[in-house]
Formats: sequence, structure tokens, C-alpha cells
Amino acid sequence: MAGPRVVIIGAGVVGAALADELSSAGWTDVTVVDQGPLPATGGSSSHAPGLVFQTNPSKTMTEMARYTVEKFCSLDVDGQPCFLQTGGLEVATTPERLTELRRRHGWITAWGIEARLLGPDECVELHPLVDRGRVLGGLLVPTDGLAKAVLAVEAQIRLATARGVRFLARHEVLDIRTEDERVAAVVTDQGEIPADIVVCCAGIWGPKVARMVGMNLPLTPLAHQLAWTGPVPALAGQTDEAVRPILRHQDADLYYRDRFDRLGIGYYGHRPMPVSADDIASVGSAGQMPSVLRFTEDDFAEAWAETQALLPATREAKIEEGINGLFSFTTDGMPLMGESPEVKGFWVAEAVWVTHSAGVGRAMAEWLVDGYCSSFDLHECDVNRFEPHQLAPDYVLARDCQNFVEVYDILHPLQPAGAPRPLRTSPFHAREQELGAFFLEASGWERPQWYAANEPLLAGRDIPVPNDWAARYWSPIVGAEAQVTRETVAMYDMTALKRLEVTGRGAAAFLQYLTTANVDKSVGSVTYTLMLAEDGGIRSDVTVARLGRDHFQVGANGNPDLDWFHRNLADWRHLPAAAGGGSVVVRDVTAGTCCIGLWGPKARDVLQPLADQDFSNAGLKYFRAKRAHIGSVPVTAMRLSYVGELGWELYTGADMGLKLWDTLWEAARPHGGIAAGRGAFNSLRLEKGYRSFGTDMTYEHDPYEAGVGFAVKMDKGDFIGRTALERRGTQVRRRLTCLTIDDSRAVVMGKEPVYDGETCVGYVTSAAYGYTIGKGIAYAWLPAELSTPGRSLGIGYFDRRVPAVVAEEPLFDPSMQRLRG
Ligand code: THG
Repeated sequence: MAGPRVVIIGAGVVGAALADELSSAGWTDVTVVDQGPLPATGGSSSHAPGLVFQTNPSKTMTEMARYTVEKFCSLDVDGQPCFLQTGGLEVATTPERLTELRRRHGWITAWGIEARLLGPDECVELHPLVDRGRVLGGLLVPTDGLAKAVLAVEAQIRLATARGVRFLARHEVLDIRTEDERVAAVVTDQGEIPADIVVCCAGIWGPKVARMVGMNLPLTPLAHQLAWTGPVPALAGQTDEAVRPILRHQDADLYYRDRFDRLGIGYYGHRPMPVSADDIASVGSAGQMPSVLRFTEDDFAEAWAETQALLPATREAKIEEGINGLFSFTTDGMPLMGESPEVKGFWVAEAVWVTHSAGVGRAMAEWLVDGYCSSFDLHECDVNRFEPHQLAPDYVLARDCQNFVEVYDILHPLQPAGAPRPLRTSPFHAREQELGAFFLEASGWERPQWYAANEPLLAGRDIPVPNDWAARYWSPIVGAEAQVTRETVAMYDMTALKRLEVTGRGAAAFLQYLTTANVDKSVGSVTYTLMLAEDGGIRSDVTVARLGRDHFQVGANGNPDLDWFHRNLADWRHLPAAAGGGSVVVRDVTAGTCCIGLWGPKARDVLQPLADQDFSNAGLKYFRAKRAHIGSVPVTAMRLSYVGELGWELYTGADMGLKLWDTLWEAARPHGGIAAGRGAFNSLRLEKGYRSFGTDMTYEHDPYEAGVGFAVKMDKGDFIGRTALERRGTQVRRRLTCLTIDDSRAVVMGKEPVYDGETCVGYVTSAAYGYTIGKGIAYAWLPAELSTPGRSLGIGYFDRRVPAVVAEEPLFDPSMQRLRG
């Protein structure tokens, strides 16, 4: 009844929240160990400044922040509140920032939290210390505020303790004992604690703890400056801890909070100061606060000057104390949550800030108890999302430091990470460079967005130029490449598409169980199918090609897919051989192979003369695969197209990739063929209505509302998620909906709010201009009753409302003549 034996390592904001949530869900055989005293353990929670700004480009992060706010508002310790709901104010002192605040207002509105854009006078009214002459405007989120982290830890410890959870202070974890690739016990300096499940919530010590089970945890503790002024005369007599909103001055990498008549000042503008987790003392040996380093005054000089400029009243005050406090940063700014890929029962909830802590505690508790998380979509948080190179210490350190530098920067959604680049290059890379490719990055792969060499194609074409923001990382060439794909033929570098090979006697049965469509078809079949979680949410959409009786190639979306296969395989292996158990192997073959998508009405004219196989419609039908030679290159050809045109994905080994490119290129040129980039690709797939997993649909959506119910075959045998789908039925409350935009300059980017009149009713997932249909396209999640074709809505875009109309989809070739011809 009490659930499995759980040991949580770390009693900071995350560990305490998890203990509370687990015990409230009925798992009470829980022990929380911490090397420090309670409730101020000496980790990051103990010195966290406590500012909770909920606004975030990630819907999940905003929702976890919102949960934290709501929970902390309901907690107190002997009457002392755990949250001071002061509101959160971000001010702009540059025109660029003012524009950025409008974008941020869009996100927070889209994610369902009330927020307001303010003029300069209103900013000063709310925060009278702000110099009216310096601010151009602000963004106010009234529910933001100050978390009292240590109090919140204490409150949650009390709740959990009352349900039987044990908290062991001053227990240093020395090792984690495993048996048969499972956790067995946590070894502390005061003896062993047996465990079925261990959850590492050790914050900045996380990498050290994870290494005890051989797990590489990609986070870096970085020092961040927090200073406190002495009394500010203008604040004299303030008897409440905080009366003004918490304040961000992102143009100068600064934030502020009240503490009676003093101010706390946080600063991200200094040089990155990374610290290796191994070099952080344990609490026992360092006294109270190994997560707090000495304040380096020189690094703060500019912050103080900027502060006196924005808040002139601080000129009458002095900096009295300060710290360089350690926090965790990750390569993509998201937390690390989930189970070790190798040691069963070892879980992590790491790189979590106070802002999201209670939400993460909730999510982890659901995940552990139910096997999935129903309150939050965790696909961006999965600890197993990383490609192997993203776990390299050099990469992690460089990216984490860069994220520190960029923490308040205005980042375009398409802006690629800077260094280290290039990392992964396809065999076509040299040719792409010769064609003047403008590269963006995908899973470390350099991927052309468009090719400068295609500039002459613009002659005679009228490609609409989008507004300023959408015109970044864009060229009119994108439009020309899209149109030429529909007119003649184009080559697309599809190498970044993750490819998994599934082989062995049980492969067909294994894949049947993991996916929603029937994939146990004839050799040569290709099937578009979904993978679901137990709750019926979409885990991924994949193509499954049967290349032999016991040999499948899966076109996947990322490392979480590989992890999902391995995780389920571990259970599958226990099945008797008769049921296919014990003989399935899953391998990521992406790096050793490559792929060109050859698509367009002339694709067959290019390919057939080069091939030793029949590529006529009779020779290889739509969604069929076969092996062939293209010139001297052995390929696997799959007839399908994410851009919605006749053609094939052509796969070969990395060794012959260049030869494949050159062979196709030479044959395509006389037909007017080109190389085309991802910009065109994205526009074409939206015209065709093809969803992109992780953007348009994800864990929180079921197949019917996402418009991919056709890929679910309830008349096949059992598969993961089937029972949940039966329970849910095909009725939907909300729907992924296609909108079109007539104003050709108003190209939106994704994550914008969608309005019905003055009410926000949903949000955009992905968008592009459709160069064939001559309209802007935006997919959006909307209530089902609003998703009827012809309905007029508005998209909130910076300070504008872009009129949009619900459209029948797909917008291009609904009868599939292009693809099946
Ligand atoms: N190619 C391959 N695998 C992939 C992708 C790909 N796996 C990941 C991702 N992309 C999957 N997404 C899609 C989306 C749509 C289609 C293929 C992959 C597609 N859909 C047809 C349709 O909806 O009309 C399929 C219809 C059918 O089931 O017959 O083609 O790009 N290899």
C-alpha cells in the first residue's frame, strides 16, 4: 500500500516538493536524505533569490511555474507565507526590448496566464523607484512574485512528514549500490538505505551523484551574482518585506526584489563562472553553504552603475553584501527529468529553478506512480533527449556558459546555437557549401536552410517579403526553392532525420506493440504510425519500413524515440521466445548513413534512367520501399514525401553519400532540378498539412485531436495506449486547426496567442508562408467548436492582431494526385 521504497537524494525545493507529492499520491515509504541541515540544506535553494517570473517560451515551463505559484500561495509555516504575490514587471529601455516584451506578452497569454503591457507611466506607478525617463514600457504579470524557498521547503517537509516520509539531515551520499542493473540501496556515511527507486534531486551535486551509477548528467553549476543594498533612504519605513513588483531590467542583465528598505540585485552580465560539480565541497566539510562563493566585486561594477541609472534612489545607498551563488545550467535551458537509460530505478529531477520546482515535483510524482505524467508535457525535459555528442564535457561546458550569457538576450526562434559548430556534417556538406548553403543546426547536424546559388531562380517570381522578425533567417530564395520543388524537382538533405534499425525474430511483434498502425505487412511496406504513451498521448510519429521479414527501418524524431524503444525492449526481453521475446535489437544507424529526398514532378525522369530497378508507379507504389542501385550507389528507396510531391527518400551508407549526391545532381540539372533547404521544406509540409512532432503535437495530445487518427488501427492487436484511447473515444474538445492568413507580410512564427474577439482561445504551433497557395499558414490548437472552416480569428503578433481564417485542410493537393501519380 505504501508503494515501493523510494529514496530521494536532496531536500531542496525539488526533493521536498517530490516527497510531498509522492506521499500525497499514496507512496509513503519515502526517505529523503540530505548532506546538510534542514530546511536550509546548503544547496542552491538555500540562497535562491526567489523571483518567480512565469513567462517562458516553453508552455511546459510556464505551466510548471504556474503550479509552483499556486502551490506556494497555499503554503505557510506557522503563519509565514511561502509566496509574496507582488506581481512581476519586466521593463524595456530599448526599442528592441519593447518589441520583445510584446512577444513575451504573446507567450504568456497563449499559455493562459493574465498579463498586461504597460506604458512608462504605469511602470513608474507600480515601481516608483524606476526612472520615468529611461523606460519605454513594461510587461506585468500580476500573479508573479517572490517564493520564500526555504520556507517552502519547510512547509513541504512538514506535509510529507505528517504522511510518514522520513527526512534524514546530515547524511552524505557516498555511493549507490546496484544489483543486476537496478538500484538496490543508497550508501550514506551513516549506513545503507535500501531502495527500489532513487531520485536524484541533488541540484549542483547532481552530476556527482549520477556518476555513482555511471550516468552522465549534462549540467554545469555556474556562479551568478546576487547583491543586497544597505538601507535605501527612499524606502525608509517599509514594513512589509515586498511591496513593489519583482523587476527585470533585461537590457542590462539585471533583476531586482524588495527586502524591507533594501533591494536585492541579481546580475547575469558578468563573465560565465562555471564550477565543476566535483569541485563543490560537500556541506559537511564546507560549513553551511558550499553553493555560495565569495562575491567578486569587480564583476559587479557595471551592474551597480546600471542600477543607479535605472533606479536613481539607489545612489543614496551602498552595496552591503553579495554572493556568487551556484545554479545549474543546461545546454538547452531545460531541466533534466527521467530515468537512467542503464540503471533501472535511478531517476533524476535536476537543473530545476525554484520557479518550476513544485511543478517538477508534481510531474515526477505522477511519472513515478502512474508511469506517465498527465499534468505536464515533458517532452522537452526528458533527460534522455540528448544526442551522444551533446553529452561531451566540452560541449556541455561551452553550451551551458553560452546559455548563461544569453539568459536575457532576445533570441530568434530559428537562431542556431553558436559554438561549438560545425559538429555533424552530412556527406553532402562540401557540395552544399559550394552552393552557398545558409546552414542552421538540427541535432548537431549542419542543415541547409536555403542555397545562395538559387538566387537566379528569383527572376520572374514575386516572392512576398515577410515583416522584419519573420524576415530573419529567411531569404526570398526560400520561396523560389519551394515553388521549383512543385514545378520540377529538388534534392533535400534528409540526413538529420533519425533512423533506427530494428531487427530480430521478434521485431515485427515488438513494433506492433509499440505503434498504433498495422506494421506487420509485406516486405517492402512503409507505414506511417504513432507511438503512444499509456495514457494515449502521442510520444512520436514515425515511419516503419519493412526491409526484410525481421528487418525494419524506423524514421524517428529524436533520441527520446531510441530511449523509448530501449526501455520497452528491456521489458520485452522477458517475454518467452515464442512471443518474440529475447531477440530484438534496436540500433541508431543515423550517423553511418545519409538520405536525400528527391521530390517534384520530374523526380521520376531524374531517377529512372539512373536505376537498375523499376521506379514506375507499378514498380514502386506510394508508401513502398525497395533496394536499388542508382548509378553505382546501393540505396534503399522509400516512396513517400513530407513535402507532398512525387519522389523518394534515398538512403545509402555515409561512404557513398557524396557519390549519390553527384549522381543525382548531374541527372537533375538538365530537368531544372535544384538543391533546396529546410525553409522550403517547412513551407511545403504545412501546405500539405503534415504535422511535426514536438511542435504541432506532443505528449499532451491524443491522435484524434491532432488530426492523425487515421494512423490508429483499432482492429489490430494490443498496443501501448490502446486502452486509454478506447476510454477517451474519438470525440475531441480541442483540435489542431489549419488557419490561413491573407496578409502576405504577416508571417507568424509559432507560440502566438489566437483570439476570438478579445478572448485568447488557443495558440499557434507552427507557421510559414505557403508559396504555392499564396497565403500564410498557421496551425493552432483551438477549442473544437471554433475549428470550423470559414471562422474568422485573430493572431496576436507583437502589437498587432493578424486576421486569420480557419481553413479546410490540407491546403494543397487534397486528392493526393501528386503523390500517387
Ligand atoms: N520520413 C521518414 N520518417 C519520418 C519522417 C519523414 N519520421 C518522422 C517524421 N518524418 C514523421 N512525420 C511524417 C508525417 C507525414 C508523413 C510521413 C511522415 C506522410 N503522411 C501521409 C499522409 O498523411 O498523407 C501518410 C498517409 C498514409 O498513412 O499512407 O507521408 O519525413 N522516413
